[in-house]
Formats: sequence, C-alpha cells, structure tokens
Amino acid sequence: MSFSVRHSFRSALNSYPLSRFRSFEERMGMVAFTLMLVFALSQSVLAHEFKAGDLDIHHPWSRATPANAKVAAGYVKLVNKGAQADRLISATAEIAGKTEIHEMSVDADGVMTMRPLADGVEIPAGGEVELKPGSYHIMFMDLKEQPKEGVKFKGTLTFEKAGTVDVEFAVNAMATGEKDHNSHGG
Ligand SMILES: [Cu+2]
Repeated sequence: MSFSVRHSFRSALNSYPLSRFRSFEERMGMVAFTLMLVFALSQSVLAHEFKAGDLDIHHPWSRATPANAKVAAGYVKLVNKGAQADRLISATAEIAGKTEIHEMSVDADGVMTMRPLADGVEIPAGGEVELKPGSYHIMFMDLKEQPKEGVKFKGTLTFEKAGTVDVEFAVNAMATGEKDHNSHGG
C-alpha cells in the first residue's frame, strides 16, 4: 500500500522532470510561481495570532506615526470561545510610557471624541470584539519611540479572567487622508 503510493508519487515526479522547464518563459513562470508562494506564506505570517485561555487574539496591529507624534493606537480582534464573558482591562507596549483603552465615538454634532474606558472592553461569551480605527482602540501614550512600518513591537494584553499575555503589534503604514486620532492626547 505505502509502496504503491510512494511509487505513484515518484512516477508522477518522473513524468514531470525539472529539465522540462527549458525555455526562458517557463523558468520565469516557475520564478513567478515561487514568489507568489513566498508572498502567500509571508501574508499568513503577518496575520499573527496569540492565545490566552479561551481567547484567540487575532493580529494585534498599529500604525506608523509622524516623527513628532506623542500617541499611537493599537488594534486587535478578540474572539472568546469560552462560556464566560471576559474583559480586556489593560495593555502595555514597549514603545509607550503609558497605555489606556479608549472608545472613539461621534456625537450628534459629528464631533469625534475619545474616552478612556476604566472597565476596559467586554468580550462576550462565545462572541468577539474588534478594536479598530473609529472604534475601540488601545492608546499608546508618552511614546518613547515611534512605531515603524514593518517593525513589530512587543506588548502585553491583560484580561480579567484569562490573565496577561505577551503579544507583538505589527505596524502598518501611516494613515493617509483618513480621520485618525494621532492629534489627540498630545
Ligand atoms: Cu485614543
């Protein structure tokens, strides 16, 4: 059984030898395919994940900031597979002297405001919450250094029940033309 599987695998290889790719076009095709594969793999590495108890922590990320920025924001998607609600109650980052959990909202006059959430953000049992631009976010304050595009920085997330977990924030390109809160808290 295993012999025949191996045998058919080998004959499949033999029927498609590398020397078949002789022409320049065929070789370039192979190179393009390999690059696509490497790109696909690096994408799945970029979408990094962490775990804390029943919580899945999907892709913590931040954004590059202008050189003089005093604050930056952190985002993450939290999925609670447990039967009990949990809360993100605090966070830290090696680039920040101080960190708060904020909620961004727009009032009746269209004015964007932020407020610190003393009790953090609830992650419902069997549910999820996404910290994202224009909504809940982690506010990195008193920046000791700027988040740099493509360079991850270390931090922690602390949950009421699941405890504290080490994470890394991936840094995306600076926000452009979009209403952001980099001017806030400075
Ligand atoms: Cu904020």
